Amino acid sequence: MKKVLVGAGKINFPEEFADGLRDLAEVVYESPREESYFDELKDASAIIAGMETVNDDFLDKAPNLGIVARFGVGYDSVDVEACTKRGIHVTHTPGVLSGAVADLTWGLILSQMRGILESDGHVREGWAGRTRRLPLGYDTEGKTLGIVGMGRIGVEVAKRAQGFDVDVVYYDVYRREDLEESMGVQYMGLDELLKASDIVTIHVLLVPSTRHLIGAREFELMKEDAIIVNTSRGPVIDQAALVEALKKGQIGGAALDVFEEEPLPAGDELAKLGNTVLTSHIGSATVETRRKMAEVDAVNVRAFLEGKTPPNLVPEQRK
Ligand code: 8YV
Repeated sequence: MKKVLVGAGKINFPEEFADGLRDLAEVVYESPREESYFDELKDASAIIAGMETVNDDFLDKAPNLGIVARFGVGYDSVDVEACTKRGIHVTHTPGVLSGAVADLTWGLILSQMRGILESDGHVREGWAGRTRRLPLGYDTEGKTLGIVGMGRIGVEVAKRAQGFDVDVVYYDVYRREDLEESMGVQYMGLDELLKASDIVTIHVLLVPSTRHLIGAREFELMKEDAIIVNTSRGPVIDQAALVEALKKGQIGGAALDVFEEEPLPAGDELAKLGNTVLTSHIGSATVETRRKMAEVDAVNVRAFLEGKTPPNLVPEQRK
């Protein structure tokens, strides 16, 4: 019998989804952080992969593998070329998590602009009478929201923006004239967007051309009180340059769900700064969305086990 190895955990891929595959395969849960994961990997035909790195080294330990089903939309942790060379399918979960990531993006924007975390801390610390004043926050009304990357998630962020009185501008390698018409969003080059925006939010894939897309030069272009929000991938922002920009007051603040190194190392400079809001890569982490992601992975793995083409192959493997 074939084996499906779930590295993404039971919270993400609950037993009922494993049960749904058990007529075709044995399903084993193991954390990729454990040595025993690699014992199981030796004869696994399919893996459901969290953020673990799947490269040639990994694949050498997986001689029977036929599919890597990523538990997520981003697949920068998977060397697709190496998989393709070995005849291994790579699938992901596009679409189902866009709303959850867009919700978190707006949560981060509002937390940063209204000082929600500081105020929460203030209340919990005894509210300190009425003498201790917190700095005032900022309205969204009249601000310019710059969306970098107008793919599925960027569009959901723009949709939610319609409920706020903001002007939406966007940059993408693909111009979306359809959306300019239907949603009233305006296209700009990246530099122009950085100069014009009060809120810059990042929604691009991590590929070689987007690594450190936002660095020292880009922070210099931004407004002094602008904030930057990132719910995509940490390395899209040069984090050292961001820390510098925040320290120098070159920009107003940062709200980040993703980091160059995850987990963010204890004592990292970012965590010492007051003008940051930091969350632990929770963009897709809702009950409903994680179920939908599990369902997509189960469908892809099932198709593979039945000898069919999995429906959600990554673009590089689509014919
Ligand atoms: C993670 C994500 O995949 O969809 C993505 O690309 O970053 C997340 O959904 C998830 O947290 C763990 O696999």
